[in-house]
Amino acid sequence: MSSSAINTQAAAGSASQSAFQRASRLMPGGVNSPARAFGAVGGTPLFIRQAQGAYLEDLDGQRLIDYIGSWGPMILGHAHEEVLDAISAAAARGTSFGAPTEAESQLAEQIIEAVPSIERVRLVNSGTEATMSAIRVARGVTGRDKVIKFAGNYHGHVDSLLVSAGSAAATLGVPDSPGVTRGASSDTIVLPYNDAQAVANALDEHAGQVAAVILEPVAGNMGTVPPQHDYLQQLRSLTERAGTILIFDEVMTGFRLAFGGAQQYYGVTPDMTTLGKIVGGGMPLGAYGGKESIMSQVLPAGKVFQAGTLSGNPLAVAAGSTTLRLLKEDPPYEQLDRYGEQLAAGLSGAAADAGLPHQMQRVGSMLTLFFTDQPVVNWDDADRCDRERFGAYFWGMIHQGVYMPCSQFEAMFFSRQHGPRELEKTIDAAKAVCAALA
Ligand code: KE4
Repeated sequence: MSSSAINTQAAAGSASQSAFQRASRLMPGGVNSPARAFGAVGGTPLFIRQAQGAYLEDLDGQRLIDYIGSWGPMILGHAHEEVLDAISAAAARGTSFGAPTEAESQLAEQIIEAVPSIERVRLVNSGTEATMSAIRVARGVTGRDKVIKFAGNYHGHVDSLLVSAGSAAATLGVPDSPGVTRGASSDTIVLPYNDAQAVANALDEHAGQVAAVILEPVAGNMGTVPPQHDYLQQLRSLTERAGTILIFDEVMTGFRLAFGGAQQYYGVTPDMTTLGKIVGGGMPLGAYGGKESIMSQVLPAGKVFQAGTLSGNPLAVAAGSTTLRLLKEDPPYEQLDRYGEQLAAGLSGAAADAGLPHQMQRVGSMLTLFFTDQPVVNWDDADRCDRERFGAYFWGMIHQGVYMPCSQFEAMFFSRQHGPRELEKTIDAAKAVCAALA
């Protein structure tokens, strides 16, 4: 196909366009989460009619190979039969009781078995609730106020963590959101990712005041940025020495990089872990947990308050529990790593053949093609990427039937349903689009 034939215009189909016009009269920006708004790539977001396996179908009937997977949860592929059956069976018994159920204990057991550093766990409704609660517990347990986070790391829309956040906050260029008061963020210390010395200095400068260090053990919210060398090990020993709680935000990496998450993949054990996305199997569910000595301080066992009407909801628990069972029975991680390696080589090769400056960064089935000529180890590096080129690449791939994350500052994900056919189509599309961008 000649490069002039490749369409890189930010132009969704007419059905999505009219659906977006209607939505925009009803909801801010026409979406219920800014990451979906295509703000970074321009044009109208595609409205999805249905999804199956590795594919989405939009309102205009276009089938697309999905590399967002609901921003991570759909590791088994969309509309997995056993997950759907489990949700239906739970729904037939009632959707919510506001009372304990054995299914919650079943999921709690599965999480504790998968992630040994979690001795006690609390189920909540989102990743944001998980990180917000974990921070409160860390402060309650240590009696300290300050929290260290990292530029480009996103932990959900928690007031105190919406400072130099990643994901949509970075994409939309509002890292410090209006409405986050100085009081809410004054105890938040923001440091560059992958710089252990900066953490050592901050812990010295604020000795005895830092309740927690929270990070994405593999950053995904500024694009995929792995920890360098022994960064995680260094954070582990620095926080141990300072009496500071180390929180791994594994909302994205949990059950994605390994069944035991990034902490299994890298062999570093945090004090607390937050989970979301895959743990809910595509339904609203998050979790936070850690050492019994910490979690026993959570109400009603302890005094740190945290609550939720729909926490441990039967339908979400059914989806999460079935997803974890299937991941344990038949772990997809070797297959995902093989596919990821081939995908990364193909996407990177397409950019190289077209002479486009790029960096390909991947851990397992999380990967990002950065349009920059330097490795990306922190937010400042990510911020130098060519956003405009990314936008044209994104739309070029859409018109080729491939749905990439709609921002340079997001990770690609794929499922165990992505196979050779999807790989070939994706790489062929990338070759055509990159050639058109050159
Ligand atoms: P939720 O509240 O969106 O379930 O989780 C917040 C969160 C916490 N921690 C990490 C590491 C995360 O990646 C997220 C959410 N990730 C974004 C995408 N990068 C969710 C997409 C969206 O906001 O719509």
